[in-house]
Amino acid sequence: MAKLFLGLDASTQSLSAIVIDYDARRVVYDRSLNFDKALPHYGTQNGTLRSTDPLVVHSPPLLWVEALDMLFAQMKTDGVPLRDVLAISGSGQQHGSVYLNARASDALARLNSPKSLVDNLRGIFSRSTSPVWMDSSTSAECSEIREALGGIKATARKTGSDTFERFTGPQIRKLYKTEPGRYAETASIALVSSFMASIIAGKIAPIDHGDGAGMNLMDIRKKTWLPEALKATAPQLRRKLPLLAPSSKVIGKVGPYFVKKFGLNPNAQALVWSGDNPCSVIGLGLIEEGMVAISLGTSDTLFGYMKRCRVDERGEGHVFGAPTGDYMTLICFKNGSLARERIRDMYKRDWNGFNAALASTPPGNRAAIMLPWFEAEIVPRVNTSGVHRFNLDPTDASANCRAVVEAQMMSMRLHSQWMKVRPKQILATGGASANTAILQIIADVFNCPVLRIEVAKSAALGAALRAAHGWLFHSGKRPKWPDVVADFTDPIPDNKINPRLEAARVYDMFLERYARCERSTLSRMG
Ligand code: XUL
Repeated sequence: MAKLFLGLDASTQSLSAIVIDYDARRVVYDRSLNFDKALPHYGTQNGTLRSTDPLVVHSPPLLWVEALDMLFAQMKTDGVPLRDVLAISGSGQQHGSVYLNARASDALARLNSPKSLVDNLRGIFSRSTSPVWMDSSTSAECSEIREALGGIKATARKTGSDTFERFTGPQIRKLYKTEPGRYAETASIALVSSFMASIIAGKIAPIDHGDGAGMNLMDIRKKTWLPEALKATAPQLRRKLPLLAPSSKVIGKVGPYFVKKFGLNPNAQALVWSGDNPCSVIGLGLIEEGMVAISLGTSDTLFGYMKRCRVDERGEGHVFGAPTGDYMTLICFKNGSLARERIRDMYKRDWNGFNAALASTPPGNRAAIMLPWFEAEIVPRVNTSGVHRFNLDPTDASANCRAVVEAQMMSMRLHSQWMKVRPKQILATGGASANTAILQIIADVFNCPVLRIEVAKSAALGAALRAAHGWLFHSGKRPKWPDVVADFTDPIPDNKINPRLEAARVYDMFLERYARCERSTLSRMG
């Protein structure tokens, strides 16, 4: 019998399933359900409900419930041998929170298969919508919690990150302040990940150390709830939070609902779920220090595995638990493709023209520097947008094209130094990773090879691999992560871009100059 493992991913816009055949070392099923298209009656746009306040972004949790039923039904129709699935785990968009009333526990335990999941669970919410990671309406609560914890440095040291609007603690505090009645009615608070795991297991699931770190409520070193953070957030919070657990924790067997309705094996294990970024760390095979990924999307993100916990005392980057039991880091740069496209359009180029400009200009750009903050930036923290040029002629199109990419990569190198991890190789993903000229600049700036990979489903794959690891572990084996991820996460060898020695030297010298420009601009801006 094949050893099959199922990984689900409840992301912002879709619910995906990946099934792996562990011994055959391959993905045997891969399917996604887009929320807006499959479930239009929830009225979401890109999976979220917009309010009149642009800072408020919520999603209806019943949408995720209905999507889960629908995706299992689809798997059954598609002939997935669900009886052979040995364990299930999952990944959820980070930070989003689900508010459950006192009826939730019983309703989860008594899921009844003739009824749909929605009909079973309609009455369990103390709040019908869930704030998600795109919500940025909690600045006041961020300041209050940060102050109570002793400022940016202390907050980062204690919880792994400074307070951020999207993090769950500030969101809980906002509910407590603005709707105390609803807060009081809330018996249990779940993350998207632990909520979905609760449905599969038929009981309130623990929050894992990966997703727990995205709340500003967990002691990042002890991996326990941090009493002073709970106190700073809302009263009686401890009793509303579930247990914290390692990502390898088995919650129990999959609930009878899924056995009866979809033919799952009654002995299949339900594992704790984690956040999408911790799952992607596994799905990309980032399981050794020095293995880093850069995702070049609307925003650029740098993330990777970290053996020992080090935090960014400036409060710009995040530390989460990694599913391996160690740590991971994540740094988000807002002006990613957005800034590259603005420069491309400003100088009336297409991508070929933009790349020709990169080819016609030297590394280091003859000491011309740009700070491309078209939008208020997250890293470094910049509240006022603006593009700043140093020794850079605004009419020199080619130099401006090079300057925007060099600035982004220099900034990534500079603002990831706190990790004290020298990348051995960088995996490049996301739309702009198709651009070899940009990847060459990353290779030269970081002085390490860059490998392009195709990772549309890294979080779901990571969840399936976590299910496999957890199942092997609980069957008394001692699975090693490199063996678990081997073959599934091997990058395509032809896609390697090596650093050029001369260019790497130029960037080593250039870094301090770039840092000075950034420092002087930030201090001028106050
Ligand atoms: C990470 C973050 C997003 C979400 C959505 O801090 O906010 O990456 O996890 O995918």
